Amino acid sequence: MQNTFIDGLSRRSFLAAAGAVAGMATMPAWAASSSPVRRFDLAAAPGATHLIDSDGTKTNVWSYNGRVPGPEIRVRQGERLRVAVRNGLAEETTVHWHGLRVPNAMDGVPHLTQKPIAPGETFIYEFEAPDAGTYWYHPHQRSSEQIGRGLYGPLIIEEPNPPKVDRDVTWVLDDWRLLKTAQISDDFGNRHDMSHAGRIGNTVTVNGRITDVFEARAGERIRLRLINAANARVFGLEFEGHSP
Ligand SMILES: [Cu+2]
Repeated sequence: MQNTFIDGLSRRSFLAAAGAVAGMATMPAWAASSSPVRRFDLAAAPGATHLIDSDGTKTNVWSYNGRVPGPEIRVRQGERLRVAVRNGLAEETTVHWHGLRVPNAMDGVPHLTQKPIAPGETFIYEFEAPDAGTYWYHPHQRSSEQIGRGLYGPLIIEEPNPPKVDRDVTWVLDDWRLLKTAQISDDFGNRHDMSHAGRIGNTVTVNGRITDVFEARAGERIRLRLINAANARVFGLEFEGHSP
């Protein structure tokens, strides 16, 4: 088919087309684009948050912008993101854009696609959002501990014509291994977990909180986006009396 196509072109227009492709290849992918740029700032740092209840003891976490989950990044399909990630942790980090087709240098894999972001440093990620969907961002540096301490957030890419709904809701699910003091158990990467397919926690949260009730109006049409940020837990959700 390809040959037929080339045969159908005059030699001159074929060369012009080939030249245009070669010219683009010398530029980074985003430089060739005219999509609008959306800017975001993420600061990874230690903090404390109420996982259990709003009056109780705060849990010491590592988080983006002081929140668990980190701020929702929401763009339209085809837009360019420029995300400045500041590392306020005492150790190196990176950000990986889970599920997104990004240029290799933006993929956040330390020592492979980038130098890890040192404490106190900022790294600018820039890429286009080629596909609509529900994604999330998280470190790719010592991931099990950095994610396990709360570093993750939702990344929503809206399609041009989304389904008609009354509400678009994101649930980021996680399970934490908490001590009686409400603090995170330090035993990351222990041999038992490693040999049993991961770290299962004892406290499940939805959007960083133990949730009792999610209110919905009768007949309401909800688009529910689910993100599993847990290290090893598989969630089997039941919607009693509803038809998801
Ligand atoms: Cu991931």
